[in-house]
Amino acid sequence: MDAWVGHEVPSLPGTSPALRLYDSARRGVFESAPSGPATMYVCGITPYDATHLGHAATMITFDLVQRLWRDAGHPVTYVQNVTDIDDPLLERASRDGEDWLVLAMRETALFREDMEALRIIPPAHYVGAVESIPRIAGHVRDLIAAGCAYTLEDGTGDVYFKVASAPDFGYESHLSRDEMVALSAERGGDPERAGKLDPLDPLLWRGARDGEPAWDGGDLGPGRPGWHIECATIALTLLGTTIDVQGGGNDLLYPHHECSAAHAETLTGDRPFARHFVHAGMIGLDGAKMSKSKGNLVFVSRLRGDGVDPMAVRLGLLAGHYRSDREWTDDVLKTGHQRLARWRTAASSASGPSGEGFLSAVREALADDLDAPSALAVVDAWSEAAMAGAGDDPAAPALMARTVDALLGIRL
Ligand code: 5CA
Ligand code: ZN
Repeated sequence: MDAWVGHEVPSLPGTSPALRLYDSARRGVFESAPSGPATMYVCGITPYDATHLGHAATMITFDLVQRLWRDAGHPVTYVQNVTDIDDPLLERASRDGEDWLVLAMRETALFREDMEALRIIPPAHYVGAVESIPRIAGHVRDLIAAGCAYTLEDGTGDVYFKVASAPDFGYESHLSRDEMVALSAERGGDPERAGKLDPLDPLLWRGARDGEPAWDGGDLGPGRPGWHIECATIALTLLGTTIDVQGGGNDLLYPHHECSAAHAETLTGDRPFARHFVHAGMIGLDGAKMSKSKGNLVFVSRLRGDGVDPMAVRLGLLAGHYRSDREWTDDVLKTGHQRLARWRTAASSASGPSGEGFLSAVREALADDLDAPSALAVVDAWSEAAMAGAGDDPAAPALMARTVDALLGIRL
């Protein structure tokens, strides 16, 4: 499907140092130094409701990864999916008496508008689950043929992956078995289901049910894909094995990313699936994770409708470190607005302190596991100095504006 329209990214003198990123599997910060083009797969929306600030924060996080790689001289191939068929989408459509396809198309269109307004560089490939079904079904058949998947014997046609066939299962999330069972139950899995070989085995293919859409699965029979195999297939198809970054919010670490990686590694024999498994913290509201199921949401489109500058939203989300779970409050937005106004005033100064030192300090902060709060502090300090009349570099204000545009996605 089509992605959204991107904005031009200004070029800067020099290059960023190599990006260092936290990897959930190795539990530490390691250099991400792609050889050749950098490859990144990020888990996108399930389009049954509008884009909220949690989605926006995660998309901004991986937008910074892409910006830093590009600034370090790496061409980037970025893929993002849309889970345009899954239980939550069908449940919402049926609750509201709406066609699931119309709901998915409408919310995906709104997401594109929100991403454009937030100046997120679009992915090279924006791919729906539905358009990927023939390939996903092929992978499920391959897993059955390899003895790594099985069909339940209850007549449903449901196919499960054998976690026992992935010897390192759990290497990414480092959870105990009890924790995995509990999280599976919370996050779309079915550990209690009778007939599975292991409660942790995830669904690969759901046989057709009355009243649900279904697609031809060849030997699998009609049905629809499971969630984790969707992302594994889209990533493998467009990026090949051993990608540089597999990304998403930290709510996806288990079971989604653990299972996607296990599927991909079992299919290809290459491990790890990703050199870095990168997880963004959860944005919360009123003390709870912002989530469609809880309904405690602030929508990007609502803020835009209220005339809020998307750049102030972006600055609000960048003010906390991407890995920390953090709250969205009115104050966060207010600070974003104030910062944006100060930066705009400073960028229109006739001169300022040297732009070169400023640029390398911003690059250094971001290359250090995307330390956006420190990068913002560097820009704040430069702006205060420029507004106080310090420094006499007439080229500095323009370089400052280009820097925050190219590296932070903030258009002044
Ligand atoms: N379609 C699946 C991924 S394949 C999905 O999780 N969809 S989603 O709509 O629930 O979330 C889209 C992206 O936003 C995911 O990367 C998810 O981890 C992230 N996300 C969801 N809620 C939040 C939140 N409150 N804060 C930060 N990121 C979030
Ligand atoms: Zn995913």
